[in-house]
Amino acid sequence: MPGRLLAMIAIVLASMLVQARAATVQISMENLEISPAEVSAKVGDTIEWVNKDVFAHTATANNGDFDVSLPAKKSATFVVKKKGAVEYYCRYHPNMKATLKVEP
Ligand SMILES: [Cu+2]
Repeated sequence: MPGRLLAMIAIVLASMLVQARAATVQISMENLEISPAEVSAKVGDTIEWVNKDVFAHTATANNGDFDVSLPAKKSATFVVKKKGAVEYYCRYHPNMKATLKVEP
């Protein structure tokens, strides 16, 4: 049944494309909250934090993996390089906490 074979090939190709294309994961910081507070990403993905507040924030990893500065009304990116769960917070507002879960 050639139709079925074609469909299978299409599915395999599509899944390869999805794996090859790195995604951008957007996280917003608004009213002193990081949203979503827990995000999953893959190695190679870009994390983009968008600061919607009128004051500066940071995305600072507890384990030192990243320390991204976010001036008021600005965004910044970080490319994920290793797997694992990383908790991070804002240095200016330590109540702002979130987790980034990275799969291989
Ligand atoms: Cu902050």
